[in-house]
Amino acid sequence: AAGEGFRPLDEGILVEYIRATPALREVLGGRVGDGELTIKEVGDGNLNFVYIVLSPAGSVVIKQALPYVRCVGESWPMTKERAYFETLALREHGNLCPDHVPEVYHFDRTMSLMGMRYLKPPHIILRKGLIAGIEYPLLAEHMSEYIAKTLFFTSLLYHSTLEHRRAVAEFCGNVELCRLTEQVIFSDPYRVSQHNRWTSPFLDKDAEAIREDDELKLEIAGLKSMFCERAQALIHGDLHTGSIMVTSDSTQVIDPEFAFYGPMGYDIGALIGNLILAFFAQDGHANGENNREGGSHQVARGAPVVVTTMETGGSDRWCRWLSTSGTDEVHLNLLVVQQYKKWILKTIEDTWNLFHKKFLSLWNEHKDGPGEAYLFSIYDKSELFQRAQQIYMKDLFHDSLGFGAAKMIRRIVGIAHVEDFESIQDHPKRADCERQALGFAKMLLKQRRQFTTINEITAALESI
Ligand code: ADP
Ligand code: SR1
Ligand code: MG
Ligand code: MG
Ligand code: MG
Repeated sequence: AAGEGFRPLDEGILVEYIRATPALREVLGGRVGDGELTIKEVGDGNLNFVYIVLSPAGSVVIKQALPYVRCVGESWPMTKERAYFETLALREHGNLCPDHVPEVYHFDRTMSLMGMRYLKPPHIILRKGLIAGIEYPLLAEHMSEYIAKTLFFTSLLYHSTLEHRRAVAEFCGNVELCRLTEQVIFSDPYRVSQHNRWTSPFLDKDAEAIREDDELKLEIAGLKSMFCERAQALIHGDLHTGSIMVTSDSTQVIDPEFAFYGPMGYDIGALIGNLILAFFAQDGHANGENNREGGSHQVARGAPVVVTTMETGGSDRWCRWLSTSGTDEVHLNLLVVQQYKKWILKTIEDTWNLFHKKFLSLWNEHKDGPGEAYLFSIYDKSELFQRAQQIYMKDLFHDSLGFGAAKMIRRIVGIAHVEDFESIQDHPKRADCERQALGFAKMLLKQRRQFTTINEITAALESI
């Protein structure tokens, strides 16, 4: 029970633990007797174990960190203190943005165990929704709100330096998780590593080219320094599309175990970079053979598509499929995929543009508040204040593009891949999608400072 030594959970231990823990008994409505609890381990992430617990009167999710990396095994030890930092971040970000962060009901540091709100069906992981071709009309609105609030209120634009340094010091304790990121995102993809993998043999040359690209290595060094040195705000630290659960009207951010005071662009880039990966994976889902049936996608979008003419798409592959495939369903699916790619691009644009607007409006609202980065007594002239804001947002845009590109590259040639591509069974086709994504990410990492608006990025994606 709570307070005793660390024990890895199994179903029996978890039942016993819940019965001995008042906060958990309470969320389960006290109905924790024999036969009243249903427990299912559902962890599909790389690191931890996650249990859904249902009683006749309530529900809870229990997440436990074991002292190693789950997807590798005990050969890669990893502090279970990550559960403590995840809880701290969930609570801090939850206070700042309660609409988009699940409540924490209970935390036990000895057991590295957290109890949090169960995000019930129809909530699903956003990445899975993107693979299924489902549009989320409120996603950009909600995620821009989450990143604007969590980043602004934990930065020196709002904090005093006293408060900031205290918080930075606390999160410096999450050093092992930061070091994992340093290795698997900023180092391993650029060198030979036992952990790296890619869709071989198709991408062998592409992976090698990354290891031999000096310009890329200089750029990634700059980003690695920024990641290690810039305590700009309390970032989530792993804000990919597998850390967001969604329905058509709810967006909830989970899994901030990598949280620390780092560069804001790392979170924004994670989100945008993973949306771009979803964009490049779409062509791999565009056939009549996998589980992406035309019918379900019409339902998902809420509007039936009527194919009246044979159109040709932007890519050779699409043209070829249209002319050789035999059924209307395949044609329909291809058109739907093109339409879905446009929605992803629109979501990328809206996410950045809404974030920009919300972040600046928070800054304007609090310009004479406690934040010590731009003291009102110095930046009181409105022209100067606006210039300061422009410079800040331009730098943040370029940081976000750089980190986004780095996050894309690691998902293609590093240790941890994404279901967007992994679910494409046809390996040559998967490799084609990955190669396009890799090419775009390399360009972005090297040329990001030439872009001034997010619409230039989406225009570049659309022209591929
Ligand atoms: P990891 O740190 O191992 O990546 P996650 O926190 O991402 O673990 O959780 C793994 C999976 O468990 C998620 O992909 C999701 O399916 C499920 N999950 C996690 N938290 C919740 C929650 N609060 N409600 C419902 N499902 C959840
Ligand atoms: C061993 S790398 C595992 C990855 O999964 C986590 O969610 C992070 O993204 C980490 O880089
Ligand atoms: Mg996760
Ligand atoms: Mg909430
Ligand atoms: Mg995690």
